[in-house]
Amino acid sequence: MTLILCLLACDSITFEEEKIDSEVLVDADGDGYYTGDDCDDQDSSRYPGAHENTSDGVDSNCDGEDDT
Ligand SMILES: [Ca+2]
Ligand SMILES: [Ca+2]
Ligand SMILES: [Ca+2]
Repeated sequence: MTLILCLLACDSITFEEEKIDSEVLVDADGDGYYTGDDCDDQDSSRYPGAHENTSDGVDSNCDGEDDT
């Protein structure tokens, strides 16, 4: 009986670990965009759709280029 309980416990632990692994989305800078979408998750002024200040050397809107 204890063996069965152990197996059930082990299954639930594995399931929880897999669930955590699938939820790796992080919004470190709190701008509402997660890693993967946010090109700089350490800077809340940079995110997709942000206003692009031209010629400042920073890709603010995550389109891959500093619009000039
Ligand atoms: Ca972010
Ligand atoms: Ca950001
Ligand atoms: Ca810019």
